[in-house]
Amino acid sequence: MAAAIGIGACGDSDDTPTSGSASGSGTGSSSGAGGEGDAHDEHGAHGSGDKAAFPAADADTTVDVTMRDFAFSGIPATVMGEKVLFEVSNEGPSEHEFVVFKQGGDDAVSGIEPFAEGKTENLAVELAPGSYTVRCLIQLGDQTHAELGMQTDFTVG
Ligand SMILES: [Cu+2]
Repeated sequence: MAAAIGIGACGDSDDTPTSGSASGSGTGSSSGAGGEGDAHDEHGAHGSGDKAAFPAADADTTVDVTMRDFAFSGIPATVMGEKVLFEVSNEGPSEHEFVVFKQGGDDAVSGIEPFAEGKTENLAVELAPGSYTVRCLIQLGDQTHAELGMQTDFTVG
């Protein structure tokens, strides 16, 4: 559980829009960093909107994903980037999360924290070309849901 909570806070320091620059040095280097991320949150009905990298309408690709015990379905082997909108439905019966990793890495690129059966959450994420893995790392006994099957690789072209 703790690992899942962390993704929102520190997953992608690259494009954190505001928090760092406001209080700091004032050396004038902040111009490039701001702008993009924080202006478009008006659609944030889902609660995941606050980490959207872009408005849903700007997505290059929309991927409909279904999560259930214990598999992801709907993720194609190749996804057109870079702006990818995942629409993730949890068909349960358990809570699941949707966390994107660079393949071979343990640092989350982005993700959706655990949410309940019957809900749909969106994740808007900019993914550079490369290989990625989606995992659900909720713990069940001494295994994660990923180890039980909730782990899927895909490539961004
Ligand atoms: Cu899960």
